[in-house]
Amino acid sequence: MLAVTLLFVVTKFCVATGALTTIVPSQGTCRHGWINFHDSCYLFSHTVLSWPEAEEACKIIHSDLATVQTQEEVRFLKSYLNGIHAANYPAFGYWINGNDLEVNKEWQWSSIQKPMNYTDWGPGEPSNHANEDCLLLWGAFHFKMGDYYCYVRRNYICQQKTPVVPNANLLDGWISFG
Ligand SMILES: [Ca+2]
Ligand SMILES: [Ca+2]
Repeated sequence: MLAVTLLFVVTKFCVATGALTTIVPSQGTCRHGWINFHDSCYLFSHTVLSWPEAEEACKIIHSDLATVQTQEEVRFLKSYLNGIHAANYPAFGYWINGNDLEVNKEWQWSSIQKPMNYTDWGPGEPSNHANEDCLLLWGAFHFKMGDYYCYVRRNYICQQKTPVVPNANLLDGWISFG
């Protein structure tokens, strides 16, 4: 009888544990290779692309080029980039989403259709040379912002909002209807 009871308890425990592992959401976590900061995940590319190619590459992996809307966020990105490029920072630049492609000198975050209210320009930037219409976190300026030619291949940063917590009653793989 004891063995049966024990088996019952163990079975119940396993079922409960199994159920929990399938429905516990991955709140606050990022996919492998992405870095978490506040409510977002960031991917720092290892390859170089032009700005439009970089925006497309981010979309393919369900994200956009990063938008920077607060001083905290720009500090995080600069600190991370200065950390990984401590020995070679002037050689690197990272595209983010800002651009003045629509109206010259009117900078916006096109992915979220908002003006760039918070800026962190490097010295002499935006220099607004002909067709410098895309926003680079510039290694030579310790990753402060600069406007630069969109066609030049640089590294880039994708940003994805941390996944929303799914319905706790919904098992993985199932879709709610009604
Ligand atoms: Ca421009
Ligand atoms: Ca410039």
